[in-house]
Parts: sequence; C-alpha cells; structure tokens
Amino acid sequence: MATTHGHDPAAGASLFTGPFTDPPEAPREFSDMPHEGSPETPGKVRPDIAFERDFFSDKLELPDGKEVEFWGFEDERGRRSFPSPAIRVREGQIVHTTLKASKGSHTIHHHGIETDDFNDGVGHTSFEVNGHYTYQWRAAQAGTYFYHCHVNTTLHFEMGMWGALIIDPPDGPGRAFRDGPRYDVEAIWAAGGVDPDKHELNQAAGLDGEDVGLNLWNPRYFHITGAFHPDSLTSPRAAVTAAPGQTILGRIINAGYFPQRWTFDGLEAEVIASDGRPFGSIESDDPPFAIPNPQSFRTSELLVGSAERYDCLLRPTAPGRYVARVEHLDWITGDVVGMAETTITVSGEAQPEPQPQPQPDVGGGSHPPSAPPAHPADHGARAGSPGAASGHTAATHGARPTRGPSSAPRKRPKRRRLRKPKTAAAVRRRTRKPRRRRPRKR
Ligand SMILES: [Cu+2]
Repeated sequence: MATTHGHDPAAGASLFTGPFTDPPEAPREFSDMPHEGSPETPGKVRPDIAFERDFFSDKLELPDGKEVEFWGFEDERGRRSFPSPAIRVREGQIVHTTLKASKGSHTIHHHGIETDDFNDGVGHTSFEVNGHYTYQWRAAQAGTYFYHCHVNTTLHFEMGMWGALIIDPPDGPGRAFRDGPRYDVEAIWAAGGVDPDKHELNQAAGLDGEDVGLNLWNPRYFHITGAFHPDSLTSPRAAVTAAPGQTILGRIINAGYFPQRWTFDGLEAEVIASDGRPFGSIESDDPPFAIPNPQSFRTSELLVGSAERYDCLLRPTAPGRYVARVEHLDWITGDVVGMAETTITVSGEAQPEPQPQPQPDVGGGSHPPSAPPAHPADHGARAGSPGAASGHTAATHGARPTRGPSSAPRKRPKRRRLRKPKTAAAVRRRTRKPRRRRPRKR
C-alpha cells in the first residue's frame, strides 16, 4: 500500500486541531519486518575508545570432527574467533562500536548496557544494519556483560554472533568494580552449547512465519568460552592458574538457552555481582527509592539463568587441581543435558584460609586488599584476547586436589543454596498444598 502524503481526501479528517495543513499520514500496513539501513549516528561525539565488528562466516570444528557453519564478528585487527573477540572498556568511557554487516542484516546489542533506542541494537524496535552503523554508548558501570546480534536472535546468537563485554573500573583491571574487591587472576567463563541442526539454516529462517524449530534448543556440544569439552579442561580460553591465597575473579556468562549449574570442585565462591551490578550497594539514598541490592553470598553451587552474568571470587588456599564444571539443565525438566569442565590449577605453598569479613552497607567492597594484583594480561586497550581468554598459561593435567591442612581453624561460612528450577510436577505438588490460614492482624 502506498503511503499518502499530501492532500488526499481519502486519508480522512485530521485528528489534530493545530496549525497542520496536511492530513496525517495514512497508517502503514502492519508489518513485523524491521527497518533496515545504515544511518548516521545521532549526536555523534569523539569516542574515548572505538571498536569495529564485521560480520563473517566460517566453519567451526566440533569435538567429534563434525564441521558446522558459524558466523561471528571479526574485530578491527582481523581476528576471527568463537565466541567473537571481547570488547573491553573502562567505566566512564564513551564507546563506539562500528558494525559492518556486509552480508544480510545484523545489529550489535550491548546486553545490559543502558543506551537510547537508536543505539540499543534491538532491530525490531529501531533498525537493522544492512551496511554499517556506529553504535555510541557510555560504559556507565563496571562489570560483566556481553554483546550479540539481535536479528533473528535465537538463530544469529546460536550461530556465534556474540562475545564478552567487560567494563573495568576507571583505573583498569584488578578490581571487579569501583572500590570493589581486588583480584589476582581473571577467568572469563562464557558457557554455552551448539545445536548443530540450527547451523543448517539460512539467516532469515523462520522470519516468514514458518516454524523452523527456533523455539527448541537441542545442544549436543558444550563449551566454555569457545573451548569445547574436554579441550576446555586445559584450553587457555577457560583454564586458569593461581597461587594459593590468590583471588580468582570468575566472570560467568550464561551464553546458552538453558539454566546452568556451576560448581567448583568443593571450592566456595563468593558471589559479588550480577548482571553488571555489584551486590551490597544501595542504588539511591533517597528514602522512598532506597532499595538495597542483595548482599554478596557464598555458595558452592550457583544457578545462572540464560543471558545472566555473575561475578564470583574463588580463593583456593591449598595447592591442587580443581575442576570448575558447568551443567546445562533442561529448562522444563531440570535434567542435565550436557556439561563442560575447566581447570583451576593452584600451585605453591598452602596459605591460611581467609576469614569471612563483615559486610559494609554500601559499595560491596567487602575484602581486605590482598597482595597487589599481578594484573591479568593487558586487557586495557582495544579488544581483549580472542575468545576473551584470561591470558594465563594452560593448566596441566595432574593429581586431584590435595587440600592441605589450613593453619587457621576452619569455620564453615554460611552457605546459600540456590533453588533448583521448578519442574512442572513440583509446581503442581506445591499448588495442591493447603494453605495455612494467617491470623488476622488487629
Ligand atoms: Cu546477525
């Protein structure tokens, strides 16, 4: 249907009583097809840091030798990886991410970053990029995020169009967030799976309304930051090494479609932030709106929802080889559908167990500063290493952890277990229970 613009009596009377001479534009025919284009960035300013991400397609080899088509973002240095190269910036910076779509339409959604609609990269609420576009955004809060294409998202994400996005505090890596706890070693653990059937589809599959199964996820290969199990056990993309007493910051990203259960071979994790927001901080001190965040907590088992991120600290005190494991749980039945593991190798002399510190009210920085951090490999400037690896040497196979005696008496810290996802049967059981009547308040 052609749009009418001008004096067309068929367009009907104007609803406006103001000084308009033209009747309103006739309604467009309903379409769920998004706009495409290569517009100029509104209000473009000089950035503090800039990245380029170009669409590419390639073959990805799976652990059994099967090859599937995969797509990703090539960075400004021509690096191609699965997942796509990390974007790493500092809090406060104005960032430009220039997307070159080159084939088909794509976007970049910086997941968890608060931008205006135009720079949000959600194609169906703004536009899809069929040429190039520079996303302009501010890194407002240090933490763990990720970026991905938001066109036919379940497919383009599955195909590999995503990467880690890390915002460091203003003075760079070494602390999880401004005034937050220090860390010595960093692990970026972005875990997901590959459903090979999806990799046979074309970019627009399902967009015409045909059911091509995009609502189902049947992953058969599982990876941590692109290293498939069992390579993930030793791959430097996932495995880390530390000395006893050092603090490891695990940046966990659920890059799959199912809930994940993370365990650390008996090590307790102190969970300090979620979705780029530190625990224990108060968002506003204006009384009606003072909603304190949850406090950080310790756990040996962490459940992570799809696209959620958690930052957690691990402080192994005894030398050994610890296995971090991620299990993918079917989101209906809760059954484990697959898993991947990596290794935390701790070598050196055993250190006394640190005692839990009291929580401050504000800021979430609950830790005595440990030894000055040996900063993880230079993550500062442009993009991080391919696949957002930590830059540490690959862990070596060895004996199971030998947890040496700790010199301090061990007080078991309070453990909070996250609830398992509810199964349909559990929901039914729960709803059948008779409710206890509450005494009426006078
Ligand atoms: Cu895409």
